[in-house]
Amino acid sequence: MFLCFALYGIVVDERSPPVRWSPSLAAARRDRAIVALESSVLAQGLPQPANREAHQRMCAAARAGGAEPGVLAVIRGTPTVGLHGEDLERFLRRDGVAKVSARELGWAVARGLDGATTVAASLALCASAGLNVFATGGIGGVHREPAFDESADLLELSRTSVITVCAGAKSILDLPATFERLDSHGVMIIGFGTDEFPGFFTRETGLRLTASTDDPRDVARAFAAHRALGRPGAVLVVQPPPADAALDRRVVDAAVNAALAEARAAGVSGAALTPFLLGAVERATGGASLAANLALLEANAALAARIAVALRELG
Ligand code: PSU
Ligand code: MN
Repeated sequence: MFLCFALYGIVVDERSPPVRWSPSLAAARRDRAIVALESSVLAQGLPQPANREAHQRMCAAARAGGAEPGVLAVIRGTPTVGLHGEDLERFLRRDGVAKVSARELGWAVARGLDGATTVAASLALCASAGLNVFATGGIGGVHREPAFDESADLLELSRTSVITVCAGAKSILDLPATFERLDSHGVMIIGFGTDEFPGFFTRETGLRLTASTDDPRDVARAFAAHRALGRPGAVLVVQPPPADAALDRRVVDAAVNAALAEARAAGVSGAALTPFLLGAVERATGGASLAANLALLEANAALAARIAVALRELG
């Protein structure tokens, strides 16, 4: 019986390769907090060269906050913490890099692909690598159309115990529906410096939160309690986009409506929909949404670093 399990264990280990740590991240984790970052925002979500700027600003913000940034990606089939050098360049050039969500992870590994991980896939890698704090721009959620297009981010948030720092869910989505789904899934949401669920490009949505703080230690303590209770899901920390970069709700609404009409006319669906809508909103706002996206990514990485440091101090 024991042998059976032992053999089974070996087989499972061989077939599901553990997440690899780049040498610099492996060294950093010994004495510093780590903030995990996703790579789909770099390879699909943002245009070039803004994706390079986003990478630089997020990494600098995490370091200034006392943590080491670790970009998650599947690099030529290897799930990795730490995307650097020539590998990073390939992702920034989006040279044959696939968008990898939770469902594609195993396939990307088996086929030796370069895969840029979405929030859903990044959460899965965080769990395998033992990473507790992750920063992104805005999570995916329930799309306004077509019906039944609901990001895998929501389900993974419901079953992956990782602190996820974001500016709410992306403005292109049905935000009230997304907010309700997070509630149904039991995802703890903590407003940081707000008691409202932010709308990614906008600071307000009118969706009221039940928990808010402006102390990273509160987040760390809530996460520790959540874990101790055996809760399976994420702790979603939401902070509004920086005031000087945030957009007006009416401007965003008009831009999103124009973007949805464009997507409908072009027949865009599936994984291509989110990047398409983000691009269309950027055109409709004359680039203002791009500036907001960069600013909020940076702010989220900075906050994630403070939380990661607080969590480490909690022991
Ligand atoms: N945050 C951003 N820009 C992005 C994304 C997040 O500021 O492009 C990405 C994330 O990787 C997220 C994905 O998981 O968009 C959602 O895609 P979909 O709706 O296809 O699940
Ligand atoms: Mn989708």
